[in-house]
Amino acid sequence: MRLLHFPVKILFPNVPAAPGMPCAGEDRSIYRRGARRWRKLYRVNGHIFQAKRFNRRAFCAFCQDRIWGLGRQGFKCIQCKLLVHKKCHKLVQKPCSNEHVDPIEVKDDANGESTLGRASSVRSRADPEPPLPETPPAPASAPVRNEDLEPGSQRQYSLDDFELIRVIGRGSYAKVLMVELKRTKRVYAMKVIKKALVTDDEDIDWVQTEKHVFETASNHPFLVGLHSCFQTPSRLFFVIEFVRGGDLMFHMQRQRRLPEEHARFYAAEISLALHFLHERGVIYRDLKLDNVLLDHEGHIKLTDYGMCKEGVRPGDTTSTFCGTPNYIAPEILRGEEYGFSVDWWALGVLTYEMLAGRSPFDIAHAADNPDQNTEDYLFQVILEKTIRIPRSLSVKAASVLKGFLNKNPVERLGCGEAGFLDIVNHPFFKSIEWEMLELKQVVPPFKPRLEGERDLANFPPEFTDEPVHLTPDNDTVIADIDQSEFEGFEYVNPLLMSLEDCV
Ligand code: ISQ
Repeated sequence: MRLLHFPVKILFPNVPAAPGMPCAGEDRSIYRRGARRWRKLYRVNGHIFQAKRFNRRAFCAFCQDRIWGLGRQGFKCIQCKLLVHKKCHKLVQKPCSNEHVDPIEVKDDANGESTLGRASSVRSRADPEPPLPETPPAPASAPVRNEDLEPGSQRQYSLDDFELIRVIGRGSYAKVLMVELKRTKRVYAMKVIKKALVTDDEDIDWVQTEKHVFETASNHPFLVGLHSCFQTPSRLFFVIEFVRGGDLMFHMQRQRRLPEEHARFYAAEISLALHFLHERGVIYRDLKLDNVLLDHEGHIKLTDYGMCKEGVRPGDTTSTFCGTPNYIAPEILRGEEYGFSVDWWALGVLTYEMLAGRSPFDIAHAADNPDQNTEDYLFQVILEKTIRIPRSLSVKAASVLKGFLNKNPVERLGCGEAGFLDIVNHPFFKSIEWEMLELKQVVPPFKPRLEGERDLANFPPEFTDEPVHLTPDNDTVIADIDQSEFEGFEYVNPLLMSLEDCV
């Protein structure tokens, strides 16, 4: 899983003919940027308000009443930190005291709402904290120690239980390591997140969502499962099932395009994983080649649940602008309310990439024209361009792509009355035996080459060559972390624990 935007030189170790030109072998059609969740911002009197969840007592600076209730109960100015009720924010007369601090790009939109990227909001947290009408932070929570556990309850893990073996992925928020649980010698993936990067309320929601969905996912063969979670004063750790075959991005970069039979198999297994999540009220929202892992036999497993939306019932909708640009569905770009439809759109983009070896929104010669090399231009193409299906594809493949890539979510394959059944019954999937597939009884079309349990040949060397260490904790950084935000993060999966006891 690549979580961030990689410098091209890392993926294509050649020298381009001129700066900005593609390197030999570089394929710019596969858009490789990290997922992002944009936030709505509301500008009033110089303030830039953002909806917030307050887990401590907070009072509205306008009406002086307490801000309370579930969900995002109030607004906080990202510059001067003023807290107000949602209902009061338009009435605030006092101008923002901190208007000059504006490292964030904020685009106004027609109704006074704005959007900005996840990275920008991280920068805003470096602002000095003015006094807030909040109660002081709770004392730092000490992670639960094994000796303090009730008799019969699960043991907790700590960093000392693991040997760090190699880096296998990294991004702005997280680094993923291959680790060994010393007691059993079993290998796991460990996702390490710096708390200092997730102290914003919305980011904490993201960590909690990821953990929740992990717990749900542990029950499905095509979703990576969680072993345990623990923390140190500076970091959060997710110990995850290790999936050895690398991701589809890695394999696509080596194969260019896949035979229809292979693409059908992956698309069908991914469909089952998405359907499982949808049935449990979860929109995945971040389907892309780098989030589809292959296990040692060649079955898929989806990973990275940080973008998921939980608690969605059939017919429910949401509106957060998020995802990875190349995979974002038109209804999200149009600012409409959306539901599970966005995952079927993303599956259409991914299936197109597998079959055609390029993105459906690949803009020929865009690299030569700076105006066409922007995110806005990509979004315009997604919204307006008629998707061209390569003539080399079969009629059934063309039909399934057109079905998933219908810009109208109401008419999109998988989004009608019959829902998932329309996918199951689509002629492209005629040869799929769905029950057998879900039981992993269908032999995958491709088996990743692996020499042993710990072979990392299917992971990009730009990660595996990195030294595997965690930088020592910095006391001043830790002092700024509100540890109460991470209370209760510890988790041990009882299912995997009992498996370990069998060792
Ligand atoms: C499990 N196995 C291999 C790679 C991974 C990357 C991210 C999350 C889990 C993983």
